[in-house]
Amino acid sequence: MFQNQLVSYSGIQPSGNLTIGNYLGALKNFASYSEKYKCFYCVVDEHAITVRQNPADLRRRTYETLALYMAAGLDPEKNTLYVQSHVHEHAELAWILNCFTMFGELSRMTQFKDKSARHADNINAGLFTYPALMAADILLYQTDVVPVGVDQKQHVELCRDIAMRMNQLYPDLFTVPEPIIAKSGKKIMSLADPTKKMSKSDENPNAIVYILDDKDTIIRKFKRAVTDSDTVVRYAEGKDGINNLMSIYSCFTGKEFDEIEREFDGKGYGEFKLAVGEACADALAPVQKRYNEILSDKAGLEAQMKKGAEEASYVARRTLSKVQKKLGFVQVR
Ligand code: AQP
Repeated sequence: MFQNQLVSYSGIQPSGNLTIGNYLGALKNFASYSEKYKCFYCVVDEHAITVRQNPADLRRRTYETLALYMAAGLDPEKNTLYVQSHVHEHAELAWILNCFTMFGELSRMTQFKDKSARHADNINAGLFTYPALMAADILLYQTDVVPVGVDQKQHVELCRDIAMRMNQLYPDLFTVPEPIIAKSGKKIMSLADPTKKMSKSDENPNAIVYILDDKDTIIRKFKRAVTDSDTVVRYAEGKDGINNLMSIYSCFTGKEFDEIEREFDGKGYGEFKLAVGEACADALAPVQKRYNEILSDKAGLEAQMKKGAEEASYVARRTLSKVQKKLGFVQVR
């Protein structure tokens, strides 16, 4: 579709303040695809409402997430940055894909199981069919690669199954996408319970380091991180807390695990935790500075939203119309 250029697509929900999990597993890597791929990065507000959102918070976080995309190095001249609800084709294609997605497939999704356990009073149909909307996001742009954290791999695999199923019925309908999972940072764990993923919607603020936390807060949170009764900084089975801190330190410093083990040989957890906190705060400081500048220009962000939506709609319209035609919908335009 883009003169032999491959397409990369990803999104983040404005469902809370973004965490270092979102940053290391996804956002930090997005900019590196801009040279090789035609990139679409979306603020997926329609996904966010599968869990109840306060409207004012959702609105504010939509601006903030777009500002963070740009602060993390995504140049709007090289990447299409937009908001999902501004491109109505996402919801339209999602309905069609729902009709080609099996109940059994959706029932097996771990995110659905986790979120329905966490929100037992609101197990809505949108939470269940979330992967069909995510497949629509991806397939609308005839995407080749989807950079995501490992928690989203299962959804991308379902998207591939849907695309292949539909291609069998209607040849050449969709490009079948591949997930790209970063080698390091693919699953950052909670600081309060390192057997659980760090999630922006976690109710315990000490479990999460936010991208926008100040240096003192970051250091305090790392100091309180749950570890084990051992004292040796070593990557090993059963040392979930230390393994997680080593992964975070490695992502922010570029150091390998054996190098980190040597660096903290003979030193205690206290010194290590402080170093992790400092490395994290130092790496995030320039992102935070750019973010504050970008966010203060609301008109600029809105202009960016409009431009991004126009670019995305142009591509999305073409794919949706191709799908509708192949399925037998009458075209009168
Ligand atoms: N802890 C994590 N480690 C590595 N990658 C992560 N991602 C999320 N958490 C981690 C990646 O961030 C991208 C955007 O995620 P999302 O906002 O679309 O939804 P999510 O995966 O459900 O993220 P959260 O933070 O857990 O949000 P809530 O709490 O709202 O459900 C994805 O690429 C994801 O893999």
